[in-house]
Amino acid sequence: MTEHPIYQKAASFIRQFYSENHLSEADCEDRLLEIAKSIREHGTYEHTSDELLYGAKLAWRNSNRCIGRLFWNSLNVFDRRDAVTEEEVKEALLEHIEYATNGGKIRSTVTIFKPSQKTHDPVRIYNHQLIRYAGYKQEDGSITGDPHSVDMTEFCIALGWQGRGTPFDILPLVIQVGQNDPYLFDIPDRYIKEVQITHPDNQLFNELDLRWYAVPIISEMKLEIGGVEYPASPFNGWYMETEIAARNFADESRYNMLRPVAEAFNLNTQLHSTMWKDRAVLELCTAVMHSFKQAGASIVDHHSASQQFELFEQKEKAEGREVTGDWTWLIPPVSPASTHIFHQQYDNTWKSPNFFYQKSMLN
Ligand code: HEM
Ligand code: NRG
Repeated sequence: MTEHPIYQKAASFIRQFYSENHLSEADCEDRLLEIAKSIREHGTYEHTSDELLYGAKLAWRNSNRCIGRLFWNSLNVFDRRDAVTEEEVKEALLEHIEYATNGGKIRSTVTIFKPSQKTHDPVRIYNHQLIRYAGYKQEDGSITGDPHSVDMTEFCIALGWQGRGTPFDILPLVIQVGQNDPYLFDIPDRYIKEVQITHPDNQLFNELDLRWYAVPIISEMKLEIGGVEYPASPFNGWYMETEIAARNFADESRYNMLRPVAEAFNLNTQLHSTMWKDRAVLELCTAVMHSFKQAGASIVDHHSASQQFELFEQKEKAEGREVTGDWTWLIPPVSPASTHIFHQQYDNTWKSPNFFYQKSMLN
């Protein structure tokens, strides 16, 4: 038994859970015996709600690519392992969106559905994020909306969904319960907080009519805790402004807005040496920060986020724990060398619990 791969991972997690929470060692050994028995009889074991809560927090703390980890211990966890029908999963997802959005004062939240079974996953979510814009491929090859969503959009249309065809149509949610067909539904408007992106001092910029949703809820990753896998466990915090400004709006393979923004600011786009791209990115960052603040939606700028991450590193060190990290993801895409992260090295070992990529439901 002690060699069983699930048991190994379970024991390591359970020991960490008892030790970090200063629980009794005798109780820990009892719990391990109980888990060993369950694995012998059923091939797996069930987490208590306290284990699930702490496991999810550890998964965030161990997310090497996340700069937001200072707040790992204040994660809100919804244990929805009871949700089995499409209706129940739907209600749980809408509740997640409502609770996390909180009128703009975003609450870091994860909702955890049933774990993988030997033969199948009881619940899967097709969406990359619960709230995301559609991308429509046009006949001339151009794309209206978010090019990142083209496959998902085509999948939804094949299931009978009809989008309005604007650059910012919210995709429906698509879930699958057991071996059932995928189940698709629109998120009612009242659940979704969106922010019109305006610039504090450029009217031409405002005519670009940009907007973005307030809450990023990644829904395609698998949460792994103590050898148990939760393939549907959507999680969210709040945005760092560069994610929207310097990537979603700026990437050529996304909304590709640098040239129109530069033109709104009357920059010379004929010469690389005018730094029009760099200036346009900065104006986008300024506009995103300004607009989210004005709309009362939580957001962090990349300098504050780096400082918070530095505090996280110090706190972890004080607790005698090594911080692991993926430097290539932790550095912000704007002025990376102005943050401490750029000037440091990080050990990119992946600890468990953690969030992992898994095979997409789309192909
Ligand atoms: C990645 C910020 C909360 C888990 C990231 C990234 C940023 C970020 C900037 C890089 C994203 C990219 O480049 O695409 C934040 C901020 C948070 C927060 C500001 C505010 C509280 C959370 C929470 C969790 C989490 C609550 C999980 C419970 C992750 C994971 C990744 C990540 C797993 C990697 C995603 C991937 O590989 O695609 N975060 N995060 N973060 N974050 Fe956080
Ligand atoms: N870059 C993606 C979101 C990735 C996760 N970012 C967060 N996570 N802030 C985008 O939509 O731009 N979070 O849990 O807060």
